[in-house]
Order: sequence, then structure tokens, then C-alpha cells
Amino acid sequence: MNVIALAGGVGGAKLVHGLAALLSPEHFSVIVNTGDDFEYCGLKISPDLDTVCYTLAGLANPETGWGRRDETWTVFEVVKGLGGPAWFQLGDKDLATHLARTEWLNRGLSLSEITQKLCHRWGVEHLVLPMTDSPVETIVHTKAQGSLGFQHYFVEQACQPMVRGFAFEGATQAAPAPGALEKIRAADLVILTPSNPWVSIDPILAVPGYRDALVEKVVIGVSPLVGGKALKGPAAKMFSELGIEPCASSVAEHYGALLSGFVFDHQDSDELEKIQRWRIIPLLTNIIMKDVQDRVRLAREVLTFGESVSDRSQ
Ligand code: FO1
Repeated sequence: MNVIALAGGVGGAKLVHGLAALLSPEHFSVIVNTGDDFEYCGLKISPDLDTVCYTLAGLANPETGWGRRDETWTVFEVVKGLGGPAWFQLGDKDLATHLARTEWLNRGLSLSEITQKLCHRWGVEHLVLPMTDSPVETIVHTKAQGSLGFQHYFVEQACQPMVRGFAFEGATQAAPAPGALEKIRAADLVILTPSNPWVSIDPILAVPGYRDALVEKVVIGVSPLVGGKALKGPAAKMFSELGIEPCASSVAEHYGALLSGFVFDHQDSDELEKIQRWRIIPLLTNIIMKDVQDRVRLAREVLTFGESVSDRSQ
């Protein structure tokens, strides 16, 4: 079975890790959000690409999910000592990634080419594609502080400002990364991983071509919320601030007609009827991924569920 996952931050990377353990590189590729990308100290940083690649390479920091394990922080401690910026923490090994990517971008390589070079070095055999090679910036419109770049909202302001909405600057002028649409068209199953719908999956869907390509596919969404709370990050807070109940069925409704099936947690079984109302086939299971075994277990359940949904839609 050919599978494509759309992923953003840490939650999405965990399920991608489980799927990659079950599917060979010929049968599984990932399309990653680049709306979080920004420039910091002159360096071009692609956090979600790095989080997915580090996770697949076994290099990810197990505590935070982002950045690298066994990290040292010498360079940015000295930068801080000089009075330089320190709000976005870059470890020394992670810094090397940003130095290499920035140099290669300045030499004219595409984000796709750079991601392949890095994946080759890190021993990641599955194809990891940026959603586009063009610049797209997620802007968070907030009540008290106007429009903020995503990392300024997420890290510098620690997700505190109340959100009013989002914009994905550059998305309408962007095109899917080379090969991305072909991979989706060849897929038997597309998985919207448990990333933040607003700022990890929506930026991908905002790039022209993706929504149309997904229309005739079997698409399974996985809830990033359990019991009305996000497993990590501001997804539930964003739903509330936008006046929407933060719950699994709100996530299913957010994706709406895109979804053939939706995977959510036993704790939210009371939402089963609501989800079925939208003719979305439900799968209730334990969607919390505490360790690698959980990632593989959930991935296996999602794949089995995807096959059954695919059989029913034929
Ligand atoms: N998230 C933080 O909350 N604080 C940080 O200092 C931070 C640094 C950082 C460095 C590299 C990287 O790839 C990710 C980093 N993140 C940090 C996470 C980043 O904000 C991502 O955008 C989130 O994981 C959401 O996708």
C-alpha cells in the first residue's frame, strides 16, 4: 500500500516515525509544513522539516521533540553573553544544520534538494518533502499584538497572545514541491498526522494543488486533541480563542469533506455520533504515543483502518 503523510511539528513526527517503521521507503513518503520557517541570526531555519528528519534518523531530542539529542549549547551561550539574541534556542549540533541549509540556499539549491542531502547524511531513507520550495510564512493574527511571525508567537511569546486568525503569506504564489502531487496521486492512503490543524496542516493545504489532489483520495485524519486538550502545543487554545469547542469532532469538522476516516481517542467516545453525522468513518483507539512502541502501534492501527476505509469506498 502506498501511503503519504502530511505532517507538522512534534506530534506529527511521532506518527511519521511509527509509519516509517512499518512501511518501506518505496511505500511511504512525508510532506512537511514549512510555514514555521524563519530567519534567525541570518540563518534559515526549517523547524518542522528538521523535527521530522531528526525523528526519523533517531537524532531528535527525546524531551522536547525538536532539536537534537545529546546536544551542547556553547555557541548560543556565548552569543547570549555578547548580548545577542537568545529567545530561540539553537544547540551546537542543530546549528550545523542551519549553517549548511543557509549556505546551500544561498548557493541556489532548493529546499527539497537540501532536505534530500541532509536525509542522505542522516541515514533517512524515506522521502521527506517540504510542502513547497517557495517561501511561505505562517502569520498569527493576535488580539493584543497584531500580526506575529509564527516563531515569535510560538516561542518568543510562548503562545500567550489570543489568536484571531492565521495567514500563510506566499502560499497562493507557491507550488507543491517537485514530486509531491505525483506521490499523492499514486497513494492508496493519505494520513493527516496529529499535528496542529491551524498552523501545521492548513499551511500545506493552502498551497494550490494539494486540496484538489486529495479530493479523490482516501484521507484519514488523526486527532491532535484528547479530552479537549492538545497532547502538545497550542491547538486546543487556538480552537477556544477562535470560538470553537476544542474537541476531536471540531478537528474532524475542521478538515470536513477532505476526510474519509478519523482516528480519535477512547476518552472522546461521546463524540462518535457527531463525527458519523459528517459521513466520516470513525476509529476509536488510544492515540497517545508515550514511546516508540506506541508510535508503531498507532501507525499499525491507522494503516489497518485506512485499508478498511479504502475497501468500503471502492
Ligand atoms: N520551540 C520552543 O518552544 N523553544 C525553542 O527555543 C525552540 C527552538 C527550536 C530550534 C530548532 C527547531 O527545529 C525547533 C525549535 N523549537 C523551539 C520548536 C519550533 O518552535 C517548532 O516550530 C515547533 O515545534 C512547532 O512546530
